[in-house]
Amino acid sequence: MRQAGRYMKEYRALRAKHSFLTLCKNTDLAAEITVHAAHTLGVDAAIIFADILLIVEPLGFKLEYSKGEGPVICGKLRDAKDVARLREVNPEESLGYVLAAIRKTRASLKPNIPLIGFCGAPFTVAAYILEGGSSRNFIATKTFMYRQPRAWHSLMKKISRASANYLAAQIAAGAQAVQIFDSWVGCLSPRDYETFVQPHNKSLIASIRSYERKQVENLPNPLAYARSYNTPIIYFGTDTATLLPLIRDTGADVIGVDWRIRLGDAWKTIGYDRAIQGNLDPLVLFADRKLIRQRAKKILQQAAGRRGHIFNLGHGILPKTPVDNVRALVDAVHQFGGK
Ligand code: 1CP
Repeated sequence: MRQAGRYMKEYRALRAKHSFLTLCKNTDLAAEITVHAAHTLGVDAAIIFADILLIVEPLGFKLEYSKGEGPVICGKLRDAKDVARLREVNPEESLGYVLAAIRKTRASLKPNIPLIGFCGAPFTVAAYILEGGSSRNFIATKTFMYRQPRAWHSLMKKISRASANYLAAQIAAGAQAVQIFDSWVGCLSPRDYETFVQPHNKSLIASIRSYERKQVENLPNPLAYARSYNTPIIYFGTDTATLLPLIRDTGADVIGVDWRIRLGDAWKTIGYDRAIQGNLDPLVLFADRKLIRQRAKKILQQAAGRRGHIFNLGHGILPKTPVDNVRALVDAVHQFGGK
């Protein structure tokens, strides 16, 4: 998550010459950034350089990343009529540049480093659109959800369908796992999650599975079955301690958690038949090496050697994070995690 980010000097040098959207849309540069970050850090998997908000353009909105303010999304979305006007997303046509970057990255990454594709979850994408960007208390989103529940559900259905097609296309292009980022879902009560969000995450995940099943039916070689049927689906949200039982029921294979809950407690709640990803506070990377190593060790102890723990940060890496500390963390995880 946010591997290449703004904290690496090679990335900042490219950013000095090109806008963020230009980098995302340039196949060679996006692939180069992805590969460089993964190889420099020594991590065990790479995440494609792209953004969860790219999908709002083909849905019919204008997207900009303004200096200092983060993303800005323009376009009208006030009622059911506006929802009905949203465009169907054909990922090959409108997000083909991400798919091309996945193909190119897969070809240049070390073969033992899996490549992760991703999208935003319907709730988080809807929230960005309705708020027009980042938000503190999600007034526009919750007002729409509570006052126009039918329009809300059709909006979520549209985003969920577009995202399922997009992730299926990423898998076809070479993504070996996919991650659904529900970054802002922690602002919801369990009741609201269950009513307004969970059904759409379930259908997003189920659609990816059914896409894979169809692919398998068309395969001449049954040996390809395992690879194409079981692409792991990771669902990540922040501040989700009270939502975990509901998140488990979305059907995700791996559940990402932030640092506000002990990894051991989260796993117990999720159930050991699911994998877990997490959960170091990214701010620990601003501490000294000794503390970084201690905290990494504590998380691995919580995982207690069970299969199915993916060590990760509990949220995105921040600008100004010292790259050497990230490398030290990777080394510590490999050392204590027995790799
Ligand atoms: O860093 C990488 O190369 C990985 C690719 C990646 C990923 C997985 C980027 C590049 N963004 C994301 C996911 C993403 N984008 C999330 C989900 C993870 C999370 O919660 O952090 C979210 C919420 C976004 C939205 C986004 N994109 C923001 C807003 C965050 C907020 O507070 O609302 C911003 C500022 C971006 C821009 C962005 N995306 C990625 C990068 C490297 C950047 C910085 C762009 C720059 O160079 O200025």
